[in-house]
Amino acid sequence: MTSPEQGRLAGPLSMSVANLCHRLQSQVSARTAAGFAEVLRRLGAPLQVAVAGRIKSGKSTLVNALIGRRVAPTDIGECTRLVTRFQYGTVDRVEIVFTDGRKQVLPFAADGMIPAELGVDIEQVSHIEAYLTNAVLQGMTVIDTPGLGSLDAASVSRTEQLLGAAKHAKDDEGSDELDDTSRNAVAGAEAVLYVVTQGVRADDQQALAAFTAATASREAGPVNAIAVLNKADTIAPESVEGADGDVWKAATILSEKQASTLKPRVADVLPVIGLIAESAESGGFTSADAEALRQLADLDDDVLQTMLISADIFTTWECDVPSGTRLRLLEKLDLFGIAHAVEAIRKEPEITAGALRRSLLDASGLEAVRQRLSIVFAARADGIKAAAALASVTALAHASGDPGERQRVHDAIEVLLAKPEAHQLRLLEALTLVASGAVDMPEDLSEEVLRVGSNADIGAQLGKPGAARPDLAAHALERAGWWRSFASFGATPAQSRVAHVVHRAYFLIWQQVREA
Ligand SMILES: Nc1nc2c(ncn2[C@@H]2O[C@H](COP(=O)(O)OP(=O)(O)OP(=O)(O)O)[C@@H](O)[C@H]2O)c(=O)[nH]1
Ligand SMILES: [Mg+2]
Repeated sequence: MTSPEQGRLAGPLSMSVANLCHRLQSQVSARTAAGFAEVLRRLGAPLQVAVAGRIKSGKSTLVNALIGRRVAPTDIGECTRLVTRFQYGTVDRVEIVFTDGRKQVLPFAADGMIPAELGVDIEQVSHIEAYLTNAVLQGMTVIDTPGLGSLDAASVSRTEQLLGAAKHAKDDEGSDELDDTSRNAVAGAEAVLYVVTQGVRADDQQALAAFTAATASREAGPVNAIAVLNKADTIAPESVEGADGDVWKAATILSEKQASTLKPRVADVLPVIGLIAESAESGGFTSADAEALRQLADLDDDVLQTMLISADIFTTWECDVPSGTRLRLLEKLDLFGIAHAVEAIRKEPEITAGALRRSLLDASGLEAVRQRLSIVFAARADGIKAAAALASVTALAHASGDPGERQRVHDAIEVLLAKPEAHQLRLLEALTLVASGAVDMPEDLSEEVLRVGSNADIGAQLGKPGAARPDLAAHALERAGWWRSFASFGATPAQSRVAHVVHRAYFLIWQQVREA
């Protein structure tokens, strides 16, 4: 069966779920079928990655850095209270989508950004759709969200609605329910980039749990969530034991600590300096900035070190570089970025503005985030999208009042999951159950499930990176046997289901290394 969206499906798993939707469409009510059509549309679209976190944690700044263009308003304006979806388009276009479904084209501001003020009644706005020609967006749709934990209840509820977490109370008004049900069942983001800053507060984990519950009605876990420790430049290294006064080292230590707080909900926590990344990647850093930095590099070191003590001293100190210019540098790079650039210039006085920009980009940690995104998300887009789509299909069937229909959908899913090709989906499901704590496992077994389920490379899956094939094969076989007996003896029914899947995963790995 071919249909327009299948050309763009992420891979064989998405294909099998798409086929399931097509087959079922004629066997379900019109309402459920409409939901399936939406699931199909989403299966054909790039991975939907939501950037989430507390207010002012630097989400929009990071979105701009990732897209490579300063387009999301940061800091001020009503737009920071709205959800904005950045997706690929052949021409740049921004639309306001109203809660009643109306759309209105929004012109870009003079600086090429989405205007900070919309000039419409924000209470009636559902979200903003931005279509941009930037190539990054061909691989993923980036969703900028207003801060969770924000005091502004209205923006929180807008976010929740768009991401599918909202509980729709008005189910006695039959007419509206149709749309809400389908929308909710399929609306969730498929992956999360969670932005934290120094000192994740105790309730941040709750915010993450609440948010992740909203991702396409399925739990997020190491398969589809990573975190960044943003504003790494603002960490005081002397406050972190073992950092030896080094900011980046301090950020790395804190990231590891936060990883243990947030795990296993996220695959990893990476330090990043979103502000510097944004300036370096989106054309914000100019040759005029490089010139100003050169002038600063010429200053007497004592003077410069004094200026770099605080933003106030930096902008008000008597010096040849105009204070407006200094303020601009501060906005683009903050003190850490300025110090980094000056040091680079002093090391290599002939450095070009382009090379200086590159050096700032390297210092921002963005490259590692990009790589992790592509390993954790892009490489797994097929599995992530297929699992999210299956969860939506299940939710749609569940929401239909018809038990016969529910059974038909349920049976079709069982048939699909029983196929050997669908094993990866079962593994993702098992992993998510364990990671979210829905199935309780002893810690060492949990870790093993996470390792097998969330790595793409066989060496890493087996916890033996770089080991020789015979060694890998023997280990896989041993663990396959162990999990099979764990499934039969000494496991709860829920553990047993997970154990069967893990057994099968090891068995398939064994076949693969043995044959190659
Ligand atoms: N020093 C420093 N400042 C940053 C960094 N990232 C963002 N900022 C600043 O933090 C402020 C908030 O950034 P935004 O990107 O608007 O944060 P946000 O999370 O989108 O904020 P809301 O949408 O209002 O929740 C801005 O002034 C940014 O310039 C960083 O890595 N270092
Ligand atoms: Mg924002």
